[in-house]
Order: sequence, then C-alpha cells, then structure tokens
Amino acid sequence: MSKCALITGITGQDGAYLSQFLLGKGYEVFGVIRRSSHRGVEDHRLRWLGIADKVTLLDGDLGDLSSIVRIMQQVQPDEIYNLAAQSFVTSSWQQPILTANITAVGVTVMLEAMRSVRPAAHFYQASSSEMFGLIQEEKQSETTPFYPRSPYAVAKLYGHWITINYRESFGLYASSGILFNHESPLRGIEFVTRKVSDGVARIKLGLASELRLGNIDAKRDWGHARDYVRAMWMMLQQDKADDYVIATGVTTTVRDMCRIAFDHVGLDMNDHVIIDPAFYRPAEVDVLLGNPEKARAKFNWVAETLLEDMIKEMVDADLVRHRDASGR
Ligand code: NDP
Ligand code: GDR
Repeated sequence: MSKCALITGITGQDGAYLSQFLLGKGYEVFGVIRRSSHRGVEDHRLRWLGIADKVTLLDGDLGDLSSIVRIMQQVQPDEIYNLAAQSFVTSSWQQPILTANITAVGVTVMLEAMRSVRPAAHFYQASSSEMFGLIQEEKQSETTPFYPRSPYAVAKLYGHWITINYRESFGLYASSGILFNHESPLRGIEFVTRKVSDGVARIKLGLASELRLGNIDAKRDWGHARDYVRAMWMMLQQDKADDYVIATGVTTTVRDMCRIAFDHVGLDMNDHVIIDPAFYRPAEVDVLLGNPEKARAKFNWVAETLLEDMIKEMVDADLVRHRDASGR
C-alpha cells in the first residue's frame, strides 16, 4: 500500500516541490489549503509543475485547530510536513501577531492534532536559519546558539522548541529541519532572489529600467528548493527523530547574487540597481552560513545545485513568463 503524506503550505514553493518529490516516490499526497479570495489561482505552483490534479487539497487553516483535526482524521497520514507559515521576514514586523499565531502557535496546533489523531505519524517542522540571527559562530550548526532578529525568527524559534518538546514530552516522532535560504523559479516574488530574477527579466525585455533593492551587503547561504525538499523526506526516514541543518556551506552577498543574474543576460547591474532604504529592515541578519555536516554524515544529503546555475534557471523562467505575458 502506498504511504500517505499530509502537507501544510502545499501552495507555497516548498509544498509544490515536496508534493512532486513524494508523488515520484509513490506517495498519496494531501495538502491543506486555506480558503481565500484568490481561490482558483493559489495552486498555480502545483499547476506549473503539472501535478495539480495529482494531489488532494482540503480546506483548513493553521489558525483553526478543528479544521486540522478533521483533516487528520480524514487523511490518516503516515508523514506530516508542516510547511505553512507567514514566511516573509519583512511582513513579520507589519503583522507580528498574525506571524506569532500561525508561524509559532500553528506548530502546536499541528502537534496537538497529531497527538490526538495520529500519534504514530512522522512529523516534519520547517525551522529556519533565521533563528540564528546575530552571528555567533562562523558556520552555524545544530549546536550554535540562537539569537532571533525578527518577529518571524522569534516565532520560528517557538515552533522549533515546541517540536523538540513534544518529542521529549510525548515520545512523538517529530523532527525539525533548520533550513537555510532555498530558492527556485517558484519562489515568491517578495523574496530577494526572485525579485532580482524577475527584475532582470523585465529590464532585459524593456518592460522596466531599474531594480530597487535594500541591503545588498547581506550574505546568505542559498540552495535550490528541489534539493532541500529531498532532505525533509530523508529526515523522516531515519530510525529516530532529530534536528538537522540543511545548507550548502557557501555564503554569497546579495550584490554578487544580483551580478550573476545581470551578467547572465549581458547587462551591467550598476546601470540598473538603485539602493532604496525603504527595503532596509528594522533589524538585519547580516550573514548566514550553514554547516550541513550532520545531514551528510547521517543520511548522505548534499546540496546538488550551485547558486549560479539556480539563478540562471530563475532568470530564464522569468524571461519566459514575461515573454509569454507581453508577447515580446
Ligand atoms: P511560502 O511562503 O512559499 O509558503 C507558505 C505556505 O504557507 C503557503 O502555502 C501559504 O498558503 C501557507 N499558509 C500561510 N498561512 C497559513 C495558514 N494560516 N493556514 C494554512 N496555510 C497557511 O514558503 P516556502 O515554501 O518558501 O517555505 C516553506 C516553509 O519553510 C515556511 O514555513 C518557511 O517559513 C520555512 N522556511 C523556508 C525557507 C526558504 O528559504 N524558503 C528557509 C527556512 C524555512 P497561501 O498560498 O494560502 O498563502
Ligand atoms: P530572508 O529572505 O529574509 O533571508 O528569509 P529574503 O530573500 O527576503 O532576504 C534575503 C536578504 O536580502 C536582503 N535584501 C532584500 N530582501 C528582499 N526581500 N527585498 C529586497 O529588496 C532586498 N534587498 C536586500 C534582505 O535584507 C536579507 O538580508 C527567507 C525566507 O524564506 C524565510 O521564510 C526563511 O526562513 C529564511 O529565508 C531562511
């Protein structure tokens, strides 16, 4: 019999790639989808990957325990991937309470539902490198102390610890993946890599002339979402639940990432990029650089896609999108 997976956040970047990955492994895939005014367009990522009709979407919201309990009773999942969150760091200063309710307390909602309906399931929590915040060690690993720098990161830290707590308190199989930034052509347009790939495509096609960015000296450890969803699944196949850093081990400035994108289409970023303080954050995470050694040693996970190849893939996808939309 095929295994059954329940994914929250299935309409997001990782939810789409994880669905594709699990379908490839023969899983039956169910996803939680919230009702919204955009009904009909929110599964565009699943459609982009050609899998929208291969997954089952069920109405629910992490703010509503009863909806999650009902979905778990219906689906009886073997594996639960909690990817839903208010995931944009900047928005977390504008909507700190919503961020806490969904990104933090929402994790307890998931764990409580699992504890009462499906205690033998394997649970994955989407923790984040943002929890490290202020740099304290050159490379961040599972033992690096946390120092969150945004309401989002504070909320993720709660989600991380409540996952560990339910594992230790109730013996649940609950693992937490501390994932560093990962991107793809399906990345939300508000995040910097996609903002850059989209901006470069527009400029190349004559649809725009400038790209306004904030702190381009910030450094991130960027990988490809396709590689990272594989790590989520691998974590849940281990005998014991545990926490793992998933990263490439290479860090790059926003400036250099941006240069790769402009160079790819034969443009000079200095002719187009404008620094706009409107995109500065109240508190910044200056550098992130992960040490994924534990995941490599435990289940042989390594990042396969180089940043340069990923940025080119993203720019090419945005060129196609804008050419199709504008007829250029
Ligand atoms: P996205 O922002 O692309 O997706 C977030 C998902 O959460 C969407 O499907 C969204 O639904 C859903 N969601 C938001 N609020 C609710 C709610 N109240 N109830 C149910 N679903 C909700 O994020 P990513 O795919 O990039 O990331 C997946 C997870 O991993 C997130 O938790 C993120 O914080 C975390 N993470 C991401 C990293 C990255 O670099 N991508 C790195 C580390 C952690 P809708 O479509 O309706 O908005
Ligand atoms: P991040 O991703 O905050 O790391 O969170 P984002 O791409 O938003 O920012 C990365 C860095 O780029 C700098 N930056 C800009 N960022 C945006 N969005 N827009 C700009 O114009 C801009 N200019 C410079 C930022 O200041 C920052 O330093 C992502 C999310 O996916 C989280 O959910 C996840 O937990 C972390 O990655 C790991």
